[in-house]
Amino acid sequence: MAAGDQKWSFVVVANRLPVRRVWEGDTAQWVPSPGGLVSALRPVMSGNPDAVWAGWTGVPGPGTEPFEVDGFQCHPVSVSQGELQLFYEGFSNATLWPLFHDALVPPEYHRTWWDAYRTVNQRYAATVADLAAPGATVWIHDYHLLLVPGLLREARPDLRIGFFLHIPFPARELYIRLPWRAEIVDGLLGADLIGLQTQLSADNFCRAVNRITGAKTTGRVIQHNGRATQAGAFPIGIDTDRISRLAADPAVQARAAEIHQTLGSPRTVLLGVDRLDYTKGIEVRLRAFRELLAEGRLSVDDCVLVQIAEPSRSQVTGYAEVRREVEQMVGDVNGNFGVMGRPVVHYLHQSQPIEELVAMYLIADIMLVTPLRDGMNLVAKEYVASRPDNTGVLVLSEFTGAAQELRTAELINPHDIEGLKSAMEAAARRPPAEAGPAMRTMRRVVRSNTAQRWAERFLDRLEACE
Ligand code: GDG
Repeated sequence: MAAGDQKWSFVVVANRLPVRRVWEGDTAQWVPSPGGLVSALRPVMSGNPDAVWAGWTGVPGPGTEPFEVDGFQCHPVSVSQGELQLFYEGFSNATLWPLFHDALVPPEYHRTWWDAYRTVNQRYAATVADLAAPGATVWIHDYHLLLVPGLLREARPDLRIGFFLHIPFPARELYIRLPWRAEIVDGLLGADLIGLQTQLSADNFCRAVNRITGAKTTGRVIQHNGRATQAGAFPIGIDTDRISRLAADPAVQARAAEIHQTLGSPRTVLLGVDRLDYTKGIEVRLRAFRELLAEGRLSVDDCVLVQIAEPSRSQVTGYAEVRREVEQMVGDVNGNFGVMGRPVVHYLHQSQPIEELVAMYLIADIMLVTPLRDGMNLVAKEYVASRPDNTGVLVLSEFTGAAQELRTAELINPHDIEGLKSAMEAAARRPPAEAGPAMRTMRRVVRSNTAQRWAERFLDRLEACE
């Protein structure tokens, strides 16, 4: 049988393949992506002769031949340069992303974007329909592919289809603004099981379905077009072992000590680690920090804030603005409060290796996770997994999925700047030992719900679907 004709009993489909292209001089090679999804699926996929991952390589243009990296069988789906703009930057990231994050920037509705979204979703669905063995299990991921479950169900009624949404599902009142709300709900209801990050998202989804289709919902089982679809909360975890191992690695610990010294050995290090995205509330925490310095409630003599802002979606509406705003605020704080040779905010608009991030988690006395809305937020969990001595305070927005699990974090409302300031000030004054009980509880939660457990729970439930 030719490689291209092979059929697979487990197919994962996501916008991107679990690999990225790395150049060394003139030669490029594929290496596994570091994300949580890849770690979560490694146990079920790596070295499994019956499992394949379909997705885009990240390079626009015609797809390449199927290939294998790190035991993952990869089947590329092509996305052209034009589609990248309309389907990815447009409908996925300038319509769905803002709408699903409480319309923090106004979502744009363009029929040309929608047409491209449908075309690309049809291509993904056709690819999977071709790859899947009779009765295979297919797991589709995220907001780029909302139509794939329905398209696939039409082509291959024999398949068991699961879908997981990594971002929040918005309140029904917001969702129904979408001109293509019915098509998208129909697309999703092609799945047997729809996983969301939180109970709230699952409720929002069921309410939207009910309003749009009139479908009967009992518990979280939706009856529509003669089929049943289950919806449920499956909060994603991290690769806890990997992060804990890095936190215990002497080289990472040495690097942590070195960074701490470079920062001037401050008594309190505050840290933010995010993709540079308007949902993450980076400017909120900078404003709070600035006001605390101005009011003399924190001092530049013993406090430093480090903000890692990984470059992200620079071509999409809203991202250049948030970058400008964040950088202007960093300049403002340093200009007003910094000392020659000793800035008070250290800002890096660069992607960092995970070892470097864990080194920073190790020296962070206060971790600032202040999104205005976030599906889960893995950074909060990574920080907790990096604190084996149970020290450190996690200041965590109520509007993250993580806040549903990490109940002993310092929960804050990012819209309430005074509340955030009080939490930051209290955290800075708290003796390290006092953080112990709260951190211990959070560590138990993070250890018990790893990325691998999350995948098992979802797939077990999917297998149990009638
Ligand atoms: C989406 C949802 C949901 C960050 N900077 C660097 C870097 N990171 C890594 C972190 C973490 C990951 O990226 C970010 O994950 P988040 O969960 O915080 O956020 P999103 O990217 O928005 O993820 C989110 C998630 O999907 C999973 O379902 O939790 O709600 O929005 O792992 O460590 N990694 C490296 N360099 C960086 O500079 N290597």
